[in-house]
Amino acid sequence: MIPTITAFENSSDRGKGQARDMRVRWALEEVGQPYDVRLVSFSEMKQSAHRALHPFGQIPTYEEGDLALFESGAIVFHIAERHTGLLPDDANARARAITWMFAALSTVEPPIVEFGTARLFESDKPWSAQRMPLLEERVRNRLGELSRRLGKADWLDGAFSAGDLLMVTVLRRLNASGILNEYPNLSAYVARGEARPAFKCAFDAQLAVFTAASKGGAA
Ligand code: GTB
Repeated sequence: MIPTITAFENSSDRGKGQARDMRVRWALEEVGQPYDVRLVSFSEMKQSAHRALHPFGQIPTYEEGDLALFESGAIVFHIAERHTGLLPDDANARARAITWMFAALSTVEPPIVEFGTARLFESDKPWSAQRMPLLEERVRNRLGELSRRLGKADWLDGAFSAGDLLMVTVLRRLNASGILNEYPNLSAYVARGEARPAFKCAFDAQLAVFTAASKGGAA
């Protein structure tokens, strides 16, 4: 059965793969699972039909037969559990890869999102100049720790896994800030992720949505 995911009809990142449907698209491409995309507007996301799928009125969602999921991490985990290629067979290696999925989303992503939000939407606030260095320091602390753990390895724990997929998408959120350049092994790690054919397919597919929207048509 072909799953259907939801994505922004018009993403403010102008097709740079920053919205969280990107990680779901990438996971589906990695395992070779075709998928359909239903594009939603901001107002549609807040209506009851979409909220029945996503209680918080967000994207992405995932529908497959009578299964409906939300939360990009849960969706990527579901895809990784149902297909080969994103989680190792060995039980301990699999548990460690899942640990990296959680680390990406619950330890590394929060300070990065907080920093990005403050940078993009709160720079005009009177407290911004005082708060930004603090948020930047929290991001640098996490990046330093992650950089030390990754060391010279290609991926976080052996072969590429769903843990790397999520971590790369989380680190990409720093693209516009330039901070990642201070950690050459992390920059190279993200570049390795972006060089994967599945990433490129997913990226091109979401970019096509922006291109079509900016020409006034549908993708
Ligand atoms: N924890 C949830 C998950 O991982 O699925 C978070 C989902 C989420 O934040 N979705 C966002 C959304 O629907 C889109 S990805 N927001 C609309 C709303 O809350 O009303 C966040 C995002 C949006 C846009 C950019 N960008 O343009 O650069 C980057 C990231």
